[in-house]
Amino acid sequence: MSYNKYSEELPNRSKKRVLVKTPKNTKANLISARVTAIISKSIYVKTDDNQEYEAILRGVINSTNRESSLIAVGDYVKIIPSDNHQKQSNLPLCTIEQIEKRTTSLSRKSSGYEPFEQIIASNITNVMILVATVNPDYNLKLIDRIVISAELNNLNPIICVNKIDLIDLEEIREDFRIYQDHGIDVHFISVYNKINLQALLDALNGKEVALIGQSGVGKSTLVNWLFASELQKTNEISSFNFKGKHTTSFVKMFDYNFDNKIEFKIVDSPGIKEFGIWGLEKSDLPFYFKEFEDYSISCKFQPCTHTHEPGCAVIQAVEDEKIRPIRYQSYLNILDSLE
Ligand SMILES: Nc1nc2c(ncn2[C@@H]2O[C@H](COP(=O)(O)OP(=O)(O)OP(=O)(O)O)[C@@H](O)[C@H]2O)c(=O)[nH]1
Ligand SMILES: [Mg+2]
Ligand SMILES: [Zn+2]
Repeated sequence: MSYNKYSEELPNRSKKRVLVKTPKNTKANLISARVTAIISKSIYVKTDDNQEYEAILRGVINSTNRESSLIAVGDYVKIIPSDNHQKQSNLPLCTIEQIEKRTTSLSRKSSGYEPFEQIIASNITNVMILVATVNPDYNLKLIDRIVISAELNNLNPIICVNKIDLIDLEEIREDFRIYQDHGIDVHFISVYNKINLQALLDALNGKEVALIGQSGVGKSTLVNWLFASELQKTNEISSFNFKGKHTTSFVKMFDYNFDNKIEFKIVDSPGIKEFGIWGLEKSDLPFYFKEFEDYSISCKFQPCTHTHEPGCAVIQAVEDEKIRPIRYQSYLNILDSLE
């Protein structure tokens, strides 16, 4: 099988396309489970009664996920347990016979010759974009891309700004105001100094959250703090370029439960370098820049791409500093990247 060709360590699309075929005589033995981790070539699933298995995909598998990653963390699957155990981990083995249709997914455009929808996590409710104040510096354009991708996929974005112990918060607040204006929760935290973590926990209660962000922002540090244990390896950032070292190389879902009072699922994922939006029509892009709306109704040409048209009220608003130039640049940058 070649389903494990990796691009930035996330599951790639199967080269061997999926035959939709229901396996014979086995339906009665099928057990429901959920994919909890994909680590290198191994897939891990957990059943409703918390039995873990290491899974292999059947050669012929029932799946509706034809245009995207064949299997992703968060997928609901049907498995058949086998009597064998994995030699090293001693986990029982199973085969995945069927992959259920995804209700939601956080995805991006794969980088590569033949782009496809690369699923980071599926069947979740929220996307938490973790950034750092510095080391590495946050990238507003990257945040915009992930926010749009979340909204496009009916997922609620949450922005979390970590490492506030390293700067004067008042100097950066303004950069995040636009997201708050658009109703997005923004948390300013320090995992190191335990600042604003309780409010974050409260906000996560009842949700299933994919954690995404550049390398070195503290995704795994946050996961380790949540579970008061070194579940995930972390690494100091490079003293040479202040970037992360891409420490986490796999996707894994964790269950958080504090006294049954706060309960959520969180998915740690590898640090991203870039984020291509999958499935967005060029003509829909302006609607994701909600602050454009007040002006775009006054554009001379309708519809207006707000790029070159004479009498464009959005361009005028940028010139008048009513729209932040960085947001407009972000718009142009994304527009340019869409087919
Ligand atoms: N100053 C400061 N450093 C932090 C904080 N949280 C995490 N770090 C440090 O940031 C570095 C990177 O943290 P990781 O948790 O490995 O980052 P990551 O996002 O998981 O990175 P990848 O796995 O490479 O994507 C580590 O040295 C952490 O100790 C914080 O609140 N303040
Ligand atoms: Mg990590
Ligand atoms: Zn316009």
